[in-house]
Amino acid sequence: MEVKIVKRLLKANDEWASRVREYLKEKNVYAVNFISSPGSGKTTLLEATSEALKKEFSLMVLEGDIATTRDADRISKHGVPAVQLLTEGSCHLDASLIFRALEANPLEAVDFLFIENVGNLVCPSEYDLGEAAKVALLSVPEGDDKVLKYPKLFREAQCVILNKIDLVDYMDFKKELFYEDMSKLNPHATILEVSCRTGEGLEAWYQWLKQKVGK
Ligand SMILES: Nc1nc2c(ncn2[C@@H]2O[C@H](COP(=O)(O)OP(=O)(O)O)[C@@H](O)[C@H]2O)c(=O)[nH]1
Ligand SMILES: [Mg+2]
Repeated sequence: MEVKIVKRLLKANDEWASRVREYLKEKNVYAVNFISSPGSGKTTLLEATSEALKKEFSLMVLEGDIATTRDADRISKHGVPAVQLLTEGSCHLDASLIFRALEANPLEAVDFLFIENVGNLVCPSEYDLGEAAKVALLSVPEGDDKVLKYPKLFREAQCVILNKIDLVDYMDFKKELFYEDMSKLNPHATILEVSCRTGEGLEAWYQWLKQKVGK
């Protein structure tokens, strides 16, 4: 009985995700769903990305959170339109919420839609938002063992960003273990070591995004 309910809910989400995907295709928008734990650096990465790409590309950001407009406020300061999606307790965004946000904020001539999911390594990976790519962030202080502990996210991500690489000398983070686990789980993912603090590795991240829209 319970399984039926879960299936029905996910089916409904998949239907909304298809509608989002069709809409984004029609408008020629490349959408990225950013997933990670709270504090690993999603908003900081989006702030840096906004600064780096806003002259060349038209950007829009959807910020998912349980409460507060803090993240959308941070993005807006960079002159990039940002919409805060409040889930009021739910631990993930779902595709109906994305569809409603896009209906209220039509995308005209937008190149990239960045969706920051609610900070969580588990639930968000269950919900297709109609994105073209999932990008997973892991930050060095979270530990080197997380890939196999949260396999669904790291298996599905097209790109995995290892953030806060500036802290690697201060933590017992064994990069070999992280790379070994990634190669077992998802050998085709692009893995980028970055520091949003020092800027290390960010150019490779911008290149990854640009080649997605043929630039
Ligand atoms: N040392 C260091 N701190 C970072 C880096 N990236 C983000 N932070 C800090 O990590 C904290 C959480 O970042 P935030 O972007 O809010 O994480 P989010 O919850 O995933 O959106 C903030 O204090 C950031 O300044 C980094 O590369 N290195
Ligand atoms: Mg954030």
